[in-house]
Order: sequence, then C-alpha cells, then structure tokens
Amino acid sequence: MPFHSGFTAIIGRPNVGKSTLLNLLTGQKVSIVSPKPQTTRSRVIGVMNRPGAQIVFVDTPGIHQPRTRLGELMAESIDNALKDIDALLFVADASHLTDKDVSLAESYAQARFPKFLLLNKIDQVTPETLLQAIDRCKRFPYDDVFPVSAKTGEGIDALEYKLLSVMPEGPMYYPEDMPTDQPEQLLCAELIREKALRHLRDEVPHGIGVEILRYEKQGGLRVIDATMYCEKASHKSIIIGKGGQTIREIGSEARQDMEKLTGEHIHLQLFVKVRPGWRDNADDLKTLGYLVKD
Ligand SMILES: Nc1nc2c(ncn2[C@@H]2O[C@H](COP(=O)(O)OP(=O)(O)OP(=O)(O)O)[C@@H](O)[C@H]2O)c(=O)[nH]1
Ligand SMILES: [Mg+2]
Repeated sequence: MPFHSGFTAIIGRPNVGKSTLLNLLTGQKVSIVSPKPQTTRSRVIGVMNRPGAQIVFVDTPGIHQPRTRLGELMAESIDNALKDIDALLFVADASHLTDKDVSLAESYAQARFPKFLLLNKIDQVTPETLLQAIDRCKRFPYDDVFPVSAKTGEGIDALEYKLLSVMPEGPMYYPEDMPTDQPEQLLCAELIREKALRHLRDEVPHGIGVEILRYEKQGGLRVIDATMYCEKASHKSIIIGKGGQTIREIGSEARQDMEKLTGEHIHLQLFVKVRPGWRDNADDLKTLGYLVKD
C-alpha cells in the first residue's frame, strides 16, 4: 500500500478555536490556546500519524487587520502557510458566525486544493443556530461543511476520515515521534505567554513577548530564566500584581505545563521589562523570534 501524506492549513478569524483543533488532531499540546483573540502569532506545525498516512497541520494566527509590524508578520505567516498545501480548513465559530467570517470564507473558496469549512464550538449552539450557520455556508464552493467541537471531539472522526481520503501519495515528512517542529525552548516561552494571556486583561496581554534568557540543565534540574516584555510601566505593575501575586501565578502554571512537556524538574524565574513599541521594532521582533529575515 502506498503511503499518503500532505500539508493542511488551518485558517480563520481570531478565537474561533484553530489551535484547540490543532492540539486535538495532533493528540498533543503543540499550540497555545486562550480566550483572548490573537493568541497564535506565528505558524505552528502539528503532525498527525495514522497507519499508512501522515497529515502535517499548519496552525496560523487569526486573520485580522494588522496595526503593528508584529501584526503584519502574523498576516505574512498566514500567506506563507497557504503555499504548497494539499488541503485547507477554514474554521468559524458556529455559535457566532459573523459577516466577516462569511466574506473571508468566500474569499478562499476559489483555492485549487480541497477545502473544508469547519463550524466549530457546536457544543455551545442550539440545533436551530447550527442549521442556520450551515445554510449560510452551503452556497460556497467548499468540498464539505463539518460541524465540529474541538473541545469535545464531536464531528472530528468524520473530518479526519475525509482529510485522509484527500491526501496524495507522499513521504513521511516528520518522524513519528516528532509532533511539532518547534524547539522545546520556544514551546516553553509560548507557555509563559499562554498563562499571561489567561491572567491579564484588556490591552496588556497583547503587548507581551517572552524571551528565554537561560535554558540550562543543572544536575537533575532545568533552570529557565525568562523575560516578559510589556509596553508600559503601568502594564509592568499589573503583570507583577499585588505583592507579586500575578507573576507568581503565571510562573507556577507555566512551570507545571513545562514539566509535563519536558518530563524534567524545572526552576523557572520570570522577569518583566518595559519595552515601549517593541511590536514595531525590528530588533526586538528578531530577539523574540518573530522576524526571521532582514
Ligand atoms: N466551547 C468551546 N470552546 C472552544 C472550542 N474550541 C475552542 N474553544 C475555546 O475558544 C477559545 C479560543 O481558542 P483558540 O484555540 O485559542 O482559538 P484560535 O482560533 O487559535 O485563536 P487565535 O490564535 O487568537 O487566532 C479558547 O478559550 C478555547 O478553549 C469548542 O469547540 N467549544
Ligand atoms: Mg491560535
């Protein structure tokens, strides 16, 4: 039997559940998730292995109008993710299908590769709302519409079956024990950002960037020092919190997830630095790994 494989991009507006879906399909947490929009900032790969087949999923930042250089880089990473793919998943929130979702879905409908519309979060819609959403999407030339829940797994088997059936013959792109191409250190930085997104409000979380300063094995312990960038002095005091409580919680939750990820005992120390305008500064963007070329 020939091996089947291919690349499948996951796109859609912010907060619709793309990264949750990627983690579910991959069976591991490779992309961070939060209730805030614009959680994912760059392309994230997650690999699904099945007997005789492999699908490489590419998670992308939510489609939005960029307001900073970082936003532009996020938009570029969506365009890059759409190059050389074998299938496309356009994800929308079934409980909150907007005109913007509909017009965006329409704009990708002309793509040549197999494309599927996913109405996610069906665990929180009434059957009537779901039927209305399906009806609105039916007129687009997508190959299929899948109502799914990335949270409960409902509808995912049918999607997986369909995707496997459209994958062309091809090689195993990634070794079976490699669920993502992101280095462990980057995943750890992302986990810190995830916890920050969960603990912080309003504009504070969007201005956070994480730089790992130290990532060292010392005996049976991994020592990680990381700096959280923020954009204003007032944000720094919010991140630290009363008596250091917020930063302690962010650090403790991130450490627990890092220990699960690496299987190591971790000592994590977090610092906060004010860096006004870092999202528009090429050097800062490079330091944080968002800008790869000049
Ligand atoms: N109830 C419910 N919540 C979901 C489902 N899928 C995702 N969520 C929640 O929706 C929020 C956003 O999920 P993400 O996976 O971060 O969304 P995203 O599309 O990757 O967002 P960006 O990276 O900002 O573009 C999180 O709070 C998830 O827990 C679902 O099927 N049902
Ligand atoms: Mg995401």
